[in-house]
Formats: sequence, C-alpha cells, structure tokens
Amino acid sequence: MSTYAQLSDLERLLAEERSQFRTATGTSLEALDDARVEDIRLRFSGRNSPLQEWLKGLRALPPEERKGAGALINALKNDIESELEVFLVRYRAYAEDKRLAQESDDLTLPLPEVRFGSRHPVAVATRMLVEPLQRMGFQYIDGPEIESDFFNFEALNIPADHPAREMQDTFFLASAKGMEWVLRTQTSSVQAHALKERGVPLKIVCAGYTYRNEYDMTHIPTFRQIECLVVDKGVNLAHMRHTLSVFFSEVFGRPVKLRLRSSYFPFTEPSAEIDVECQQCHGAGCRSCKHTGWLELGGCGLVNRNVLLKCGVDPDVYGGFAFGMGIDRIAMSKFAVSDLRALYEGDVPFLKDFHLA
Ligand code: FA5
Repeated sequence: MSTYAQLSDLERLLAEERSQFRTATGTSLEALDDARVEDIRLRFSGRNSPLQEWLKGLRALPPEERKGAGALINALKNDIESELEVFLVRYRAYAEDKRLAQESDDLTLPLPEVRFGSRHPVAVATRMLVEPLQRMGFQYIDGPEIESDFFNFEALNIPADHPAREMQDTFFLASAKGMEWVLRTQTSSVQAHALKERGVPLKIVCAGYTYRNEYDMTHIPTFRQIECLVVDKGVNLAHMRHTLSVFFSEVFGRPVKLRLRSSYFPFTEPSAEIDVECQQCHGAGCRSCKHTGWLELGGCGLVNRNVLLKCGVDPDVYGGFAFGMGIDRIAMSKFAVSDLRALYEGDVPFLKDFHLA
C-alpha cells in the first residue's frame, strides 16, 4: 500500500484515491453484483482501507504538518462515506428491482398441476356411481357414521328384539346419555335422518363408510355403501325399476339387463336383491359371476310404511322406494380385484397398477 513521507505525497495519494472511488462507484449498476459492491465498500471504507492506513501514517510527518494532513484525510474520508451511502442505497434499490423483474410469480396464473399419488379404485367407483344419480336429479347428502340405535335400527323397522338385528354383525359403542350408539351398519340410516329433517317429497343419494364385524375375501369391517331414497305421492315399483335401469345403463355406458330377485329387508316391503347381467361374460357364466351370469350388487324395495310412520310421514299419502349397494364390491368387479382386502392394505405398488389419475 502506498505511503507518504511528506504532505505533497499525501495530497497526490488522496487525489488518486478520490478518483479511484469515483471510477469504482461510477460503474454502471448493471455491471455490478452484491459481491463486487461489498468489495468496493471494504476497499474504500473498511478497517484496512488506505485512508485508515494513512491516518496511522500521520506520525511520520513533521508535527507542524500533521494537523493539516489529518484534516485532508478526514475530509476525503467523510466525502467517501457519505457518497458510499448514496451509492449503496442506489445499488440496493436497483438490485431489488432486478430481483422482482426476474421473479416469474404471477398470482393470477393458474397453479402448475401438482400430482400427489392417484385416485383410489373405490373413490373412482364412488364417483362413477354418484355422478349419474346427481344427473338424474338426486340430491347428495351425508349422514353420521356414529349412529344412535334409533336411526340404525328402530327407525328402519328393526326393533330391539327383532331377529333382523342379527343380519349384521354390529360394532356397538359404549352407551352414553342413556342411549346406545353403534358404528352404522348401512347407509339406510340416512333415509331416516333425511325424512325426519327434510320432510317429503324427497329424492336423495348418500355414500359413505359403513361398518360390520366381518373379514374375508369379499367382506371387510369398514366398507362403503351408496343409497338412494325417493319419497313422493304415487311412487310405485315401476318407478324403482325404471330408475335402476337408467342408473345401471349410465354406469356401464350401455343398456344392461337387470333382475330383481325377491328378498327381505326390514325397511322395505316388498324387497329385492338387485342383480345385473355379468359384465365379463354377458350372461354366459364365468368365474367372476360364479357361473350364474348375474352379479348381485345390492338391495332395493318400496319403503316400509313403518319407516314412514316412525319418521313422521303419512304412509297413506306418501310412498317411496330405496336402493343401496356396496361400492367396494362394485370396485372389485370393475377393477378385477379378487380379494377385497387388498384394496385397503396401503400397498402403493398394487394401487399404482390401476393407473387411475
Ligand atoms: C343393506 O345394507 C341394505 N341397507 C341395502 C338396501 C338399501 C336394501 C335400500 C333395500 C333398500 P346388505 O346387507 O345386503 O344390504 O348390503 C348391501 C351391500 O353392501 C352388499 O350387497 C355388499 O355389496 C355390501 N357389503 C355388505 N357387507 C359388506 C362387507 N363386510 N364388506 C364389503 N361390502 C359389504
């Protein structure tokens, strides 16, 4: 670093320093970056800058020159510090503008598509079933999964000692507030909620989890059902059959053969099992339909008058039909899954094999 032995040397050094400072800070801002700006700051006002060294070098001058020399150095030091401050403010504003201009965030643009996993086959089956019903004018509603004894049984014409309670292996919960609670065994409980809360006429669909203490290739403890209910004046079996025909044709994308097989459900009278022609063999008989040519998908029937009475609807004025089915079984048949339990084991490679977006 240059030093001085006399005042005239110092004056020359100070003039050069001023000129170098002007050159450094006069550079176009585009040519600078944060590192170079920091170099400039340290070079001209850092602890080891020439000005600091020259202040220390005052001792080398004759005593009568020291005061004047010190004043010269300090004058330049003050100039440089205040000009440096202006320079730094200008540079930071420029750098911020540049950063903002380079940012591509436009909050009005649609988000780039982020894909997390894929849809579950049962979720796909649920949508496949619910959407046609909504198009047919059914209103989608939800109901609780923890159900009182009244909504799961009593309101559905299954009194306490009725053998129909044995049809399902129910999960009972601890009784509370003097009431018995269960995990709902069927979405039919939503029928009673809807009738009591919404009144008639009514045309609803609901889908959700249901629970039974069962576990084998075609039975799981937590499964999903979909259920529809129509209540109005003059509703009869022909309305139900037509609705089921239109619904299954929509689901399978073409007209399908339907068979209603006489059955028993406490909340419908008459009741029937819903069979559709096997979609694998078209009725010829194959493994998936156990060589019958038919697939059993759920149950249906005209709403039992006792259900209407329990829910405050006059059965002499109003009638209705209901049908319900297991969504998991439909997913099982659609996606050719031989063991229902496989769908719920959280086996990601297995689920990815369905290639569902
Ligand atoms: C019912 O649950 C009636 N609520 C259906 C109904 C609704 C009848 C409206 C009349 C009017 P069911 O117990 O048969 O019926 O069960 C209906 C469907 O749920 C079955 O066909 C089956 O697909 C499915 N399902 C029943 N238990 C299980 C289980 N443990 N695992 C998977 N699916 C099941």
